[in-house]
Amino acid sequence: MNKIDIGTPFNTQAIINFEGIRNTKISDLPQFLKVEITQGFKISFKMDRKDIVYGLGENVRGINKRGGIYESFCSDDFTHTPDKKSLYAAHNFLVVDGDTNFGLFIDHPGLVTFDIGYTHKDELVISGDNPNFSLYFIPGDSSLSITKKFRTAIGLSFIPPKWAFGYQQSRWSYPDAESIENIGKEFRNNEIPCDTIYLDIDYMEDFKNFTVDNSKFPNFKEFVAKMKGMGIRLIPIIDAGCKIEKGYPIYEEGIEKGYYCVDKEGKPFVGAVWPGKVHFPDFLNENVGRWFGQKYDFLINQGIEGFWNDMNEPAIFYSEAGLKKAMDKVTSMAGQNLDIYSFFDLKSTMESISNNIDDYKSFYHNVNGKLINHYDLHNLYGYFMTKSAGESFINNHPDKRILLFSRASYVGMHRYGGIWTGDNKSWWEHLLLNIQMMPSVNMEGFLYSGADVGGFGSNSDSELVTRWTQFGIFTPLFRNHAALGTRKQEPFSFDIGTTNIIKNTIQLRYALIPYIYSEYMKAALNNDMYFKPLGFVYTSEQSKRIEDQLLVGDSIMVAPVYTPNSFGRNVWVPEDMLLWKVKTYKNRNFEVVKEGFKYIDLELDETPIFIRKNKMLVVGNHGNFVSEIDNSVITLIAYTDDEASYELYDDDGVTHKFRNGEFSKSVLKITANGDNNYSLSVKGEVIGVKTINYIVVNSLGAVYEGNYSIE
Ligand code: MIG
Repeated sequence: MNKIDIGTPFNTQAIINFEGIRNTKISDLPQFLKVEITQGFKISFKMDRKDIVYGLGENVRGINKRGGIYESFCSDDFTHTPDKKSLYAAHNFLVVDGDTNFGLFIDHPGLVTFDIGYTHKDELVISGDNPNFSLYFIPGDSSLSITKKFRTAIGLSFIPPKWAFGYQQSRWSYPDAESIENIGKEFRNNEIPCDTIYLDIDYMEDFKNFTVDNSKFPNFKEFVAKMKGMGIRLIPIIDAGCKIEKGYPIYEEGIEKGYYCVDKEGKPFVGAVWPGKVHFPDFLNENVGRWFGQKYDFLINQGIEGFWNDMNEPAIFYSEAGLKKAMDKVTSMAGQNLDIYSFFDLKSTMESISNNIDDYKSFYHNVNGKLINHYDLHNLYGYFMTKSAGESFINNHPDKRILLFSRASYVGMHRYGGIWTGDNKSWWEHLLLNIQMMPSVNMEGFLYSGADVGGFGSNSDSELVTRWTQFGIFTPLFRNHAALGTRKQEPFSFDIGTTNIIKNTIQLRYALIPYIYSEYMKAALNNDMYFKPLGFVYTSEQSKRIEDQLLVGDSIMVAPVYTPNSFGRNVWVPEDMLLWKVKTYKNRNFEVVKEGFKYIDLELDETPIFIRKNKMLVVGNHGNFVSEIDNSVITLIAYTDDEASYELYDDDGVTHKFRNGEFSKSVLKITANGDNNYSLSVKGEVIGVKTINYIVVNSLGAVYEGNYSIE
């Protein structure tokens, strides 16, 4: 890997492992890359007709980013239509896959534009207006090997506690203790597993960070314990902006110590978000980071074990200056006869007061003594907020994994937390977008990720929530969340038939946790991806063009239904596979599907899982919540004629001891001994397991069942 420093780059701390990285010059780059440095920068590459461009993490459009234009500039935009250039993240790593294979990472915290065959269909042009950044050029012979090199350089992805692989329920908002408890009870009464319920902004007192509204939660600590007694953890939201209010300790302390971002006069910058006027903590300053990170302890000390950081692009509804300018203009238009242009000008004047570039250019960070304009560092804000929390957790609670994920992100943040993909909508198109985004965010290091299952904005319906849940069970962060004012979309909000299907689907998720957790941890520890596009593993032309199927871990492929009124879908089967259509995880109906395109019938209650050749799936059991699951008996489902093997990872799921090698990795191997007769060998310890049942299906569809006891 080559690193080229251009101008004076800001140290984003995205790359932390410099082994194997050579410092070079632009002139050392291969001829096919053209780099021009002027007032800004421009990097260009002429693409071949069939080149695929993978990467850019959280973005709209497909897995292959070709044909679009994207801007890395973390944005709070709640309408993720295909023409949007920026969502909440800035993920500047991409891979070109074709006759020439290489990866690029533009380590620059300001605006970067990726024009991928949009302006000129064969030209990839990456540009920015600030010529101070580091460029990483990553050669390699495949997209996967290039991605692994990049991932090695950016360091280990965030590892959540194991319970965070359970189902999570959210809504903006469950307003008080009683409503939360009722939701919890509905899960238990319906036997739908659930590990967490979210606290959205209304749990706070007037939207003030690190406060709890006593009128809604008369005894918060006791309530947290009570819910935990039911196996449900509460996950509060933390917003970036802090309310301006005399007497509010966060406000007073921050002012006294000079911990907030400042305007050009040096006064704390004022923006408006939920609570009205706020200041923004200057997370780029180490002292501020430490200070803010400590504050999470207010909630941790009351039993809280996980958080989600929101509005940290940062979202700004308006600034005082922006609002005044807009109001003046609007006032000047009053009483006029507005024609089409002036009318639209009037409308856009008010709309443009939110998340306005002029506002981002009007405040400053004190980066340990040096004043830097926010605009130039914009994409680091959510990252450093999350870093401040993550570092505090490690310092103050070294023995415990705490769940953390964020809305805004930049590469590097993946070490401290996961991401959710923000305010999607209850649209079928956004189920497909969820599928397509997952491998892309994995490339950037974000393994613990997921979308709002069922969709956040707009009203969902039972079929959409059902199909979305059938995909959501494979995402590490598996959370159903919906916006204020939208239709209810908890699993039991529709008819009883739907409740049952979703129950069985969520139970399947819990039964798959031995596999999902093992694959997640191996992906993290090996700098690998948990979700892969088919083209990362199968090299056929068809495989490379598939945009709606994914490999999940090493053993399976998924092909979710993402269109309404469907009773099946077309699937590209890249090699012979074993199809398991799951109604409940206890059913055992398997079908061998041959390589090629195939229409697969799928009833509303069926989740298809394709097991790869000579690989196996590990299936355990469900419980009401993760730590309640009894996996003393597990089942392996293998597809092979001769030998299938699997490396099963497990650890305590709660501490960081795995970092010191305290985990188990066992090798499970199924071998054919003559005619449809198979044996299992187990090397290494399998934590907590006493009996392993195994089911082997061969290419003729013959089924063999065996079992293995561990003394
Ligand atoms: O502008 O806290 O993306 O998940 O429910 C909305 C309220 C602010 C945006 C988050 C969403 C959350 C909502 N927040």
